Amino acid sequence: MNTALSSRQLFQSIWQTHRALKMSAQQISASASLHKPVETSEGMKPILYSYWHSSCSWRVRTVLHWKNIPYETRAVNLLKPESGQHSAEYLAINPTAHVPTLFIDGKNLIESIAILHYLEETRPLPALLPQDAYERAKVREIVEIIASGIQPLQNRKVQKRVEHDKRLEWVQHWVNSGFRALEEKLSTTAGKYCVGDEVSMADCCLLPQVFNARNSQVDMRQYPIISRIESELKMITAFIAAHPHNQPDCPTELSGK
Ligand SMILES: N[C@@H](CCC(=O)N[C@@H](CS)C(=O)NCC(=O)O)C(=O)O
Repeated sequence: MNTALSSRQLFQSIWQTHRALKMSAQQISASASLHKPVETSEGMKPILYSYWHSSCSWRVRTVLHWKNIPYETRAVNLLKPESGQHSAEYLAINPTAHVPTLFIDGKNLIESIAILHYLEETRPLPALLPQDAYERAKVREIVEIIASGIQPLQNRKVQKRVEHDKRLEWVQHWVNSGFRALEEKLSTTAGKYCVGDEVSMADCCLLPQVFNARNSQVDMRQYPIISRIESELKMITAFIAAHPHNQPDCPTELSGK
């Protein structure tokens, strides 16, 4: 047997070794780096840094599903802040230490409502804002009531500043105060959904907030319009796909329930 390699075989062997080393280096850095995007045949797949139970992440997940944007979830564990939201690597991409963050079109975006608007502007169909300026303002009013007036007050880091046995009462107080205003507002705007009969950004914010309210034992019988819209939204595929129990980081005992 001739064991000597021809110069062509030698070149091929060196080239293959070089390629294998390069590929494994890429794989290692992809798995080692929280921020490294995965390249697919369609380009860079968007990455959503998300926590299964986070209502702000749920807003963005819903819009990604609604607009048929495939994405990859990278779980940021809010219960393990040192390795998750407060890790140096995550803070480098989101200095607020909140979820969600969306890496899309080669850029990092933070703040769920800014992300919703970016997706609406760059991928307008199917739309989540009405054509009419006044109707759009109504959608934004509802978004604000939830995203500025309710969610921040029940956020984990705010609750931690409240005495432990007063936390439930604290959350219920702020959710009820926001929901009373919202119920009143919806009595003038709602059709099948929050504003008329088309799903909008307002609905993407509403369903996660109702989920949180129910988890905090808020009596939803006080809010018949919110509850009726909740029942409608719960049947829509994009909202189901974005539900906390359908996320890869959901604990197994709740997964798919
Ligand atoms: N305004 C931000 C709020 C984000 C936010 O508060 N996210 C929550 C989860 S829904 C969070 O990361 N909380 C972490 C904490 O409270 O420590 C947004 O809309 O994205």
